[in-house]
Amino acid sequence: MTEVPVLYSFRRCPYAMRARMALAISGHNCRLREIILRDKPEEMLAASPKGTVPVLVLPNGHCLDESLDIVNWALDKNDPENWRGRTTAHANEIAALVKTFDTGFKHHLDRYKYASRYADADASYHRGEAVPYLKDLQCRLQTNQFLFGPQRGLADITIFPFVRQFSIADPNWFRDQPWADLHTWLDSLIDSDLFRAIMVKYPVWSTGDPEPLFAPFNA
Ligand SMILES: N[C@@H](CCC(=O)N[C@@H](CS)C(=O)NCC(=O)O)C(=O)O
Repeated sequence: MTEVPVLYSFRRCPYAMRARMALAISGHNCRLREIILRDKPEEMLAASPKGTVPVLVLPNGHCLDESLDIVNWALDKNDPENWRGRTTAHANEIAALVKTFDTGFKHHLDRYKYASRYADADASYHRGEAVPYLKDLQCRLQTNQFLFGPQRGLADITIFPFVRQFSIADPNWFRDQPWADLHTWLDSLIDSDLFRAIMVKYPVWSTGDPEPLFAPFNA
């Protein structure tokens, strides 16, 4: 059997979700090692001492430990829906929007959803600070079904797992906001075959355990 990369992943991590979606759509098989954050495998820490998921270890030993690097690696192999190509004209705008969500929005998301983990964090303050980011998406989605056009692309795939997490913190509040297009966008991405396929549960891996083949659309 051909050697394939190993992906360390945590099912509920939004960064790992984007990596799994890109790997799945690219059709590039890997072996999946599901981890839990409070007990990371030594093998993962040896490959990437910073200790975040996702981590992709290639057969040549090279290690990618930033989600966007894994996304780009997968799409370099195969980008069948043209997630990047269609939007070349917007490449800088997309990168800037993704960065805004990975930094500013994520900061407030964590303090809204997990306020008890942060000293003095006021959940409703942080929810309010996150609102402008979501209004920006709602505004973009009034003219297009997806963030940069009529079909899903890199920005949608990399950002929606964080919006999903935000919506789950208080679903009733989220649904009460006048963001109909954002709701439709989020629902369509959550209901997609792609997302369903990458959210299948795998047992937590430890040394010596079988490593399931992660090949959602190649089985
Ligand atoms: N910049 C990194 C961030 C990844 C990240 O922070 N992942 C979280 C899980 S969602 C993590 O592994 N945190 C380490 C921990 O909680 O111990 C990336 O894009 O891959």
